[in-house]
Amino acid sequence: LRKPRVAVVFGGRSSEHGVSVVTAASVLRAIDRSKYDVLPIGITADGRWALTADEPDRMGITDRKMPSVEQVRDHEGAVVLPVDPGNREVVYSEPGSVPKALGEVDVVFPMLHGPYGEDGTLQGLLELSGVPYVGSGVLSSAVGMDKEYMKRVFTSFGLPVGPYTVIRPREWEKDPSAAHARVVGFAADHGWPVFVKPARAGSSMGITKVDRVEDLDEAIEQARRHDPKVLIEALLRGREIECGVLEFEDGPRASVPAEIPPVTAHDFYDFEAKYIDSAEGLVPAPLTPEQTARVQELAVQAFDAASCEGLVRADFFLLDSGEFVINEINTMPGFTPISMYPRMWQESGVSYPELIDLLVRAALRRSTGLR
Ligand code: G1L
Repeated sequence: LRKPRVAVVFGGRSSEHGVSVVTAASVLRAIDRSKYDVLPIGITADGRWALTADEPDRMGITDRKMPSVEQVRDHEGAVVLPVDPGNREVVYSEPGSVPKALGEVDVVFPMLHGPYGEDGTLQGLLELSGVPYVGSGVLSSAVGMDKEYMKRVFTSFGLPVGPYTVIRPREWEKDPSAAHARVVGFAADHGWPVFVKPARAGSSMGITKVDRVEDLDEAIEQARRHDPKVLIEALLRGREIECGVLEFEDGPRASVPAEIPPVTAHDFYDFEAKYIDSAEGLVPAPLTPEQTARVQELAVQAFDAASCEGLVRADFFLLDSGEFVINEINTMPGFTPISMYPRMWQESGVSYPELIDLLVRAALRRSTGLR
């Protein structure tokens, strides 16, 4: 019996290309080679797909520089898949070769950050190609990428979210002063500062904490450079608590939660910690058994509300009032062995290699199409 072939797809056009390469190296090291054949597929920073060397040792940080797909790309006989979300010509000129190229793999482990990676577009391509993949599908991935719809979904399922307002592209283009006035009203209700964020962005780019009205428009313009839709959020005072959800054969279960301590001015993060979703969190979070049970319940509810598959990391604020508010979910959380999600499962009795195995098995149980 042939072993299932797992394609690990990583790199890509994102500003976090290097993070993806480092993370893929961890997965390549930990995945059980006695159970799976592994096919590493890198996407270069300019969007070309290529088979890469199966050599995780060449995919690490050297001299404080993040690695790239280019440095592990197999030049001899490189298979460049004509799949490039940023280049219509390539996508539309040879669509038939997409399923052909990917038809030889049994499951894809997608490890791409931001637009064209975790926003549901790659997942859609894999659906069209008929290839099962690890993690959430098209809708959940898109919901996980859009902070407005994420809040709308949570609210409609009765999950508590913090105060927010949205500035839509046309609204700002037609009448910025009206939008400005609405945000000023929002700040009058909820207080300064407010956080101004691109509604859809993988990382923390384009986010500004705005303390005074004079700085508001510049912050909105800044966020709009990343996404024409902008989200305004109130500052929530409280503790930052995270919880992992993992899909087992009998359904999703929550991990022990973690706490992210507040960042102090003189905090020092080393290069790796800064770029690889830091090891700064406390696992398990110092919570009462009741608080732990509550946040775990909310995390599984968030997983179900967004119809997630495989895994999700749910991030909360524990308010001074004792209530939990959900901040966001991440369908593709930091995923090196020192990242919060794998650490929370490690502490819950699921090792990093077991975690990878459970995710691949969940993907193999599903077929493509409606599920
Ligand atoms: F496939 C999983 F398991 F769903 C998955 C995929 C990707 C989990 C976590 C990630 N994370 C990443 O790819 C990244 C953090 C390197 C960039 Cl989003």
